[in-house]
Amino acid sequence: MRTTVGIIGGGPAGLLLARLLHRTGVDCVVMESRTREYAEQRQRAGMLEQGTVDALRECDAAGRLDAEGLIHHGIELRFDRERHHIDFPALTGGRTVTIYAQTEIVKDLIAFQLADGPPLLFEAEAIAIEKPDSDAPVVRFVHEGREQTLSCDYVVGCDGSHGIARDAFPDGASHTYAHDYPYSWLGILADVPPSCEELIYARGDGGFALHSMRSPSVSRLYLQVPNGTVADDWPDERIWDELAARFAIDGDWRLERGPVTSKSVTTMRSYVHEPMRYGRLFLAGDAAHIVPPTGAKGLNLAVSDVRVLARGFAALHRTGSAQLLDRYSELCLDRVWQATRFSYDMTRMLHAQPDGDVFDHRVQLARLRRITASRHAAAELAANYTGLPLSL
Ligand code: RFL
Ligand code: PHB
Repeated sequence: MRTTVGIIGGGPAGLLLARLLHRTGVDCVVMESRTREYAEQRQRAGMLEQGTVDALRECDAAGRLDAEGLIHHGIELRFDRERHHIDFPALTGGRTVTIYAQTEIVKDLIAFQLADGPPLLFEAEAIAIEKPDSDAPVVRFVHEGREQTLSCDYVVGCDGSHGIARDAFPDGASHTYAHDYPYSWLGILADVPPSCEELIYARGDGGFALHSMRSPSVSRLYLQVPNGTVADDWPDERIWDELAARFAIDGDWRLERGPVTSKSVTTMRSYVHEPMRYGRLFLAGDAAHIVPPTGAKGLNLAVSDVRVLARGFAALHRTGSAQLLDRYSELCLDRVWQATRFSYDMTRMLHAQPDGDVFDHRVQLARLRRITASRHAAAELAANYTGLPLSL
């Protein structure tokens, strides 16, 4: 097989890149190691920046998102048993965010691609990328029980945090910067209408909790738990009790409970791989960088990477100029580090340190109070949360 752009990974980054390339007449092949069912069910992100929504609209993949997505005008911060609204449009000159699950984006993009898009192979696992620094890189992969090759002009590794694309960078050609956090998130999906209109980020006495949602009838909630926690060690009642305690305020508010339909633990990590390109191999999304979910930036960063890449390939196709592609890593990394900083700050501000450091807790409360007392501090949070502009 041969193609112009070989895409490894059929998560949001790979699927959206394929869609954007298809629209500009650049041919590509996407290989995804999992089954379609698995890729469509994997529970992850929910909060989309405006730029992410725009990218999906740009390639006509936003029909269901526009019909079913929930537009949010802010978030709520809870601490010291009080609630504080952060008003995004007022603080950012009109910006909002949209709640629409990553699972639904993936379903929409898979359906489009199978209907009229370039080839998308499921259960096709890339095992190596050969000659990434040549004009003709090759992806070796296993599909339908046998090893095959895909010859490409370019390869894009959209294969997530455990992929193989990063390994094709030779020793010394890249550097990774990583930070592990001393806590994890226990996430649940529950068949119960959300107990809030906007997302609640809470610093309770027992630690962090987040109330998000998937639809008017499905809630998504997260609890800070110690590293090493096993989800099944937390019976549903214990989860609801702990969530209720962390969200508790002085005043009228109740956390509605309902049947828990999924439960899982996620570790928290920051990771940046620099540069994001080696020869004709590009990395995009979680393959190149991971952020803790507190800032809701992972999916949004993946989308901005592939927007830059798609523009670069379109320019190359139209004019023969590789100028934009050559600036890919530099253009993305600036935004990546800003999101890394923001996610790190949000995480550190809202989670309890496992050693119970009281000084640290006081500093966290002072940061939170500053945000709720100063328009300037709140505007800084709102600008980062709703998404910094993508400069191209
Ligand atoms: P993905 O989604 O991991 O997709 C990579 C795909 O590559 C496949 N793959 C391979 N295919 C072929 N050959 C190989 N050798 C392969 N190796 C791997 C995998 O099967 C997979 O299908 O990466 P991508 O596309 O870069 O997308 C990134 C996002 O998934 C991720 O950043 C977000 O989910 C992060 N995230 C959030 N991001 C947001 O912007 N807003 C949020 O609200 C948000 N909430 C979250 C999150 C992530 C979470 N977890 C579970 C880490 C909440 C949570 C709990
Ligand atoms: C989610 O809805 O899954 C979600 C929302 C905001 C975050 C993290 C996760 O910061």
